[in-house]
Amino acid sequence: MTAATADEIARARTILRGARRLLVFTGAGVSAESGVPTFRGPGGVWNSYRAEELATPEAFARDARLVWEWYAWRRTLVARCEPNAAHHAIARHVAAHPESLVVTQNVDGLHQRAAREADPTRGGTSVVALHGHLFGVRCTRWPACSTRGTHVATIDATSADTLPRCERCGALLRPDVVWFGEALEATDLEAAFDAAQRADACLVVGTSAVVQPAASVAATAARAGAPLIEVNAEVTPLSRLATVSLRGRAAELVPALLDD
Ligand code: BJW
Repeated sequence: MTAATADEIARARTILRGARRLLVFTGAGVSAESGVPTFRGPGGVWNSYRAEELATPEAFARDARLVWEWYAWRRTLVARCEPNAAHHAIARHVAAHPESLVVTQNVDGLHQRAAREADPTRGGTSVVALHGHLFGVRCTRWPACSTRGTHVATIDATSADTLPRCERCGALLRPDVVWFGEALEATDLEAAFDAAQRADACLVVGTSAVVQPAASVAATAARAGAPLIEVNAEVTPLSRLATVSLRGRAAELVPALLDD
């Protein structure tokens, strides 16, 4: 990895600071320095499981206890994490540029927490969470059963009998996240692709850009003419579309790009 040079940072900074409608597209790498493991790459292991093994409806149908155990472990871990300097710099920038939007693949809620701090009035609405919410649940009979919401209580995944159940219909609850093979929320996709079409610039932070359709959000912005600035520890499939592709740590580079 060759670290970003001062010239590259200065060029990216000029582009980003001139953008009124900035689209910020992020993945697990933006939260890595908060202590949240990434999915892929070095250190990219969640308790020795890969997302492709447990983040599927088939895995939940086969062994709901195991999948809930994985999510319970992740919830405990993320509950101890705080937004880092990258989340805060992004939140401050978006608060100062209300036509900007954060589109994240992360389910950890750290962008939303930073956004609420930076702008209590707009708060979480400046963040579109394409893959759902780690501290959300919905009924497994959803949408036939409408139970869906925030759930922060401890999950007891010691047996199938102790898993959380729907208060309305008694069916199992499941994490309110998007698993492989499942459709993303239409309203979230529309907001993300609409912002991509209209963006003056797009800042992509900490994603391997291999999961679709999310990765296409940044590619769409680039194809619609927005200069794309990438911050990542490694080269990704988006690097070749980038106007400036910066190698390095998000918590160091993002404030250097966005802060006054
Ligand atoms: C740092 C750093 C630091 C580290 N600083 N950088 C087209 C082609 C091929 C396949 C498909 C396709 N279209 C759809 C598919 C199938 C599939 C897919 O994309 N598969 C690919 C893997 C091949 N997609 C789906 O199934 C999606 N659904 C769908 O398409 O439905 C269609 C449908 C339509 C209508 C009806 C029904 C169905 C759904 C995808 C859901 C993904 N879900 C997960 C789990 C979410 C819940 C949970 O968290 O438990 O989302 S998987 C996992 O990957 C998670 C992430 O959001 C997502 C992306 O990962 P991300 O964020 O990029 O993280 P990493 O770890 O991969 O990368 C981290 C990066 O950070 C690295 O690059 C590091 O270098 C960097 N980094 N430290 C800066 N400090």
